[in-house]
Amino acid sequence: MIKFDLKNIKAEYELNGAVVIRNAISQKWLDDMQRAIDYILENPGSASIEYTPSNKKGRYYGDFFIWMRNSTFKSFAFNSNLPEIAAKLLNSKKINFFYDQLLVKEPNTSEITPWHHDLPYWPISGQKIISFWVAFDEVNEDSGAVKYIKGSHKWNKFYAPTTFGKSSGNVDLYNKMGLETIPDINANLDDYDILSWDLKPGDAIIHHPLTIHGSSGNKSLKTRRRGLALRYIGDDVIWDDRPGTFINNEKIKSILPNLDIKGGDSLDSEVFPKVWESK
Ligand SMILES: O=C(O)CCC(=O)C(=O)O
Repeated sequence: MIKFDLKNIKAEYELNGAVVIRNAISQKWLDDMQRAIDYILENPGSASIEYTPSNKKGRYYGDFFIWMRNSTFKSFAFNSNLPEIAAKLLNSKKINFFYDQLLVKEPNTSEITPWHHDLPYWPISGQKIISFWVAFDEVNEDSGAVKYIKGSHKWNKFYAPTTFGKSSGNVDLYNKMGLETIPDINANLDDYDILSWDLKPGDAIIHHPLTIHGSSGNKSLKTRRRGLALRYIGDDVIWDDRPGTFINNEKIKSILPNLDIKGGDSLDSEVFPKVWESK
């Protein structure tokens, strides 16, 4: 049972493309997941990325599909209240888990997360797609709070993916596909309405797959910034096998079993399992 009044949250989400849910998860999940995240940081997976070069201070760590190798991540993604919240916000009869993405910026990390929106990176299409960004530390402007461009999910744009670290080598492909480059938002910040929230551990931000977002480095010298993005999909989402999505990335391919999904198929499978269904 969900204890929040999701009506206002849903209205704000639909209008702005991002909204905060305070105390989204219980203290028990918070404790278990903080420990599990620290375990992952000490035992990086084979698809993980160290965005901070080894000769620089700090650490920006990214990792994907952790639920497949860690039972706490799996249980959190499947059995916490997040799937049901996703179902209610998306008006969906069922919810599948798409994947988890860990995004940790340790103190004194200068690497930014560039402005981007998510859908162009993903081999899916549909309307019922939502991401949670759950905070496992106090997060503020200084420690790299994620910023969202208010209303950008309604711009009717599909910008070419930009890589967080080194270039993916896909620029020519995106040009060929006719994907537009995202504008230089930092050069014209006054033109945009930026949403950002200071968070307590256990708060979560939800954002739409087309909302543009990004973050600075973690300038704090002592506050960590452990965030976990969890992506859920609803009953209208189908596989879209266009080229240049993250599923074609060799590292990601290497951690997934063979995907027997064709363009237009539902994602129901062991890789994208159903985690919630209406009774
Ligand atoms: O944690 C960040 O800096 C970026 C988060 C992000 O890109 C996402 O949640 O999709």
